[in-house]
Amino acid sequence: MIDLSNDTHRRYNILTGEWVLVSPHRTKRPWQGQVEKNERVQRPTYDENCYLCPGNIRAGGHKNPDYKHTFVFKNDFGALIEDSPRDTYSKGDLLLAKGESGICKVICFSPRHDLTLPQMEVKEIVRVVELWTEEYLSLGSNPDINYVQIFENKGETMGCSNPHPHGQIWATSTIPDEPAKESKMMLEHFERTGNSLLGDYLALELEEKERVIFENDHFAVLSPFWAVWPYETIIISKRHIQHLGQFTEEEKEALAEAIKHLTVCYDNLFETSFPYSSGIHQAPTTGLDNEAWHFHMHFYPPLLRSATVKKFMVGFEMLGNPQRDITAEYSADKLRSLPTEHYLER
Ligand code: H2U
Ligand code: ZN
Repeated sequence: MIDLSNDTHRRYNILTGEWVLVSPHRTKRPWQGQVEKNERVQRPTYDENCYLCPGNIRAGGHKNPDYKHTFVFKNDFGALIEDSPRDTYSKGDLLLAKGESGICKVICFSPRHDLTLPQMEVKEIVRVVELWTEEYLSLGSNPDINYVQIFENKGETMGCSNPHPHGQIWATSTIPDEPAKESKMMLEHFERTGNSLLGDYLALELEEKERVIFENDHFAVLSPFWAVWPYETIIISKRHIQHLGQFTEEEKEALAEAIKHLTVCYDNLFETSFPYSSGIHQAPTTGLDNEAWHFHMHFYPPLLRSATVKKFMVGFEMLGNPQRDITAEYSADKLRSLPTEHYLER
């Protein structure tokens, strides 16, 4: 057997069928880059120039209400447009394009300009989960919408345009590639074994414990075995449920608690507002039976060694496949050992 903590190896991603190259011995090479001091900039609770703060005017002249908890609106610059023509353009088999329609929305997590998810209370995050649920169900009930992607881009490095706590929803007529790959893998496992792919995987992880960072009665947070990003994690529901619409009140609260716990660990890791792209993968809204689907949430953070040293997907990774130096086991251990109180509140 290979030694996962020492020998160079490839790990298989059971959700996508793709591989990642892991080179643990490379963590032993010396690091001579800078180690910088993190700035603790305090943002104001309200910013008159922020287009997401309550009462302010957005592009196109829309005025935000004086919202008290969460607020959702249709993206004024949506990448997808409703009722866009779905025709096909083709030149033989060589040039192919298909019209795509959809709906883009923006969700403010809080009226407070200065907060982020890890600084919010669990009961406030529960309201975000409730809004995600309403949006998933209402957008999904539109016969033109077959997939609802809920996500958050956090931090300037991730291309986020505004520090006000917010996320986005892109609902599309087509199932995008990432969930489509997962759909295929989950279905294949379900048909072969009668079990949920992520259910079986989670049972194994909870037994091995090595990659588990946090668990409560309904969710587990772990560094997936096949992680690509240095501190990549996945939140998996313990119950084999397909989507947010099936959550009990207790499960909503447990998910909020898991998100809070994880994002506090993230911020504490380098004592910075930790950037990431996170998103929920759940059943497509095709109206078909999606029994094989298993609810989960991915977190893809780019930071590697400090608040500024990022991982880049370059060279072999662009041309071959992704590679990482620190193992998923190392990342889990690191995240698990951090204080559970946010560094700004200590
Ligand atoms: P990001 O910072 O993650 O890009 O999200 C902000 C979104 O808010 C972005 O998609 C939208 C942008 O199109 N937006 C509005 O809908 N109205 C505005 O007045 C400014 C920005
Ligand atoms: Zn704001």
